[in-house]
Amino acid sequence: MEYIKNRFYEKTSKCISEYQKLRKEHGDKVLTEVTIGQVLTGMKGIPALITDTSKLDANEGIRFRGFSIPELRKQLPRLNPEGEPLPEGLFYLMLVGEIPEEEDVINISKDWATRAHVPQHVFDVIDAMPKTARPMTQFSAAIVAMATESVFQKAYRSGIHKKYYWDFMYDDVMNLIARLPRIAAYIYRRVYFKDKHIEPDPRLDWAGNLAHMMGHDSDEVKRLMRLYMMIHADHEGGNVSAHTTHLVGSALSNPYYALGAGMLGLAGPLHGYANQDVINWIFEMLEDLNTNEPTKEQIEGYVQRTLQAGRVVPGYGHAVLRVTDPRFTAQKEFADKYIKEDKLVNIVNTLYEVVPPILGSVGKISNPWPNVDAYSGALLYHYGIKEHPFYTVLFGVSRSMGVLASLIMDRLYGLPIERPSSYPLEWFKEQANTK
Ligand code: CMX
Repeated sequence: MEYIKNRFYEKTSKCISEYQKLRKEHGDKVLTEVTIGQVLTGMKGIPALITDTSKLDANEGIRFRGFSIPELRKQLPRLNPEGEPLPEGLFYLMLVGEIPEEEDVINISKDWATRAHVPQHVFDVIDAMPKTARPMTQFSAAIVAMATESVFQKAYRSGIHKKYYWDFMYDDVMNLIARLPRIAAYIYRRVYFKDKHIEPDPRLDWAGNLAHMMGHDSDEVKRLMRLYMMIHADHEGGNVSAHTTHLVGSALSNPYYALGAGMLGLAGPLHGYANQDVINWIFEMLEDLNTNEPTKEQIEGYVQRTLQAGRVVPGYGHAVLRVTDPRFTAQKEFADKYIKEDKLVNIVNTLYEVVPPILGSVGKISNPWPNVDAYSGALLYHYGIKEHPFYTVLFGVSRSMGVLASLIMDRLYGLPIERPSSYPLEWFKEQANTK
């Protein structure tokens, strides 16, 4: 499918000269002031990164190349009119910058199917770990182990000119994304199904095949998996998984290293791990309250106790968003449409009524509204994917599409190594005291 690579180059290569012109002619232009507060609170709001694949608006949520999630759910190609769009279409959009034709999406599916072979030593690395190792530990180790396959690394060692880096990066990225469902499903079947593995079906689409290899072969799970893979794919460049992948890639580390590092960031409880923590926390609550159907008042009490214990309420709050996450809304709409009665989904819906006013009343919490993680676990659980310690791996498979599409662009632009400055606390104290 060489034409997709060619089309990407055709559409985006003009950005190389635009980037160079900006750098040369407008390098001195002041963008914004940086406050001590921004530095001390995680560099929030500092425009410090170039990311074309998506942009997050605090009051509207994510747009992928300008398209919102509701727009994409209508416009991206799907396998049947009732289904969800194929994530392959979103990848094409993020990479090329335009909505693909159905044929383009089918071709990416086929391309990924032909690239999906995972070398045996990667499975050996996974098998060498105890089954009790966290699924994200196994997943990141497998990704890094697969760096033996990096064509970018080999090309770099052979001395290729830097203007061709993106080309080798593209092949690595396509190979890597193609193989992640197999690796994820392997870990899932290893840990929870006594190593009874299921072979890929190359006729299936990328997300459908993941559901199939996990052993969840129904059309309903495949539909959910397509939605899940689409909405988790990207959240602009500053979040921990995207920024880490970009940062490690800036040292010209191969994409396997860069993504492996990004996945380790995703595994943190304030980021992607929150999606499994939501379910953990709900189960802890049910155990504490000794009921499967808690009342609104009981849930309120438990949320208050969580805050009093100095813990976060997982699935709520966001570093950038100041409204209900549209990824939460997309999942809620899916549940409202397809799920008639489910205790866990009901609890998640009640939490949506209960949590925001409580968090809002605390005073210091910038965003009391739910993020993507508040809903995803309940949907997976409803459809029989009950092994919540595994959920962040699914997040990681999806997130690879956005961060790796960006990595190809980083190399196309020829972005340099990233190297901001740091200062001792004393320096900031001095700055605070200068007029
Ligand atoms: N429950 C309790 N306290 C919360 C909270 C929540 N859901 N969200 C924020 N706070 C607290 C912070 O811990 C912080 O407390 P301190 O000042 O005592 O340190 C204070 O409110 C201010 O934080 P903030 O400016 O509102 O939020 P941050 O940008 O620092 O953090 C986030 C953002 C997402 C890490 C935070 O809201 C949080 O911990 N949420 C719960 C975990 C979660 O759902 N993470 C997933 C995010 C989405 C994703 O990446 O997948």
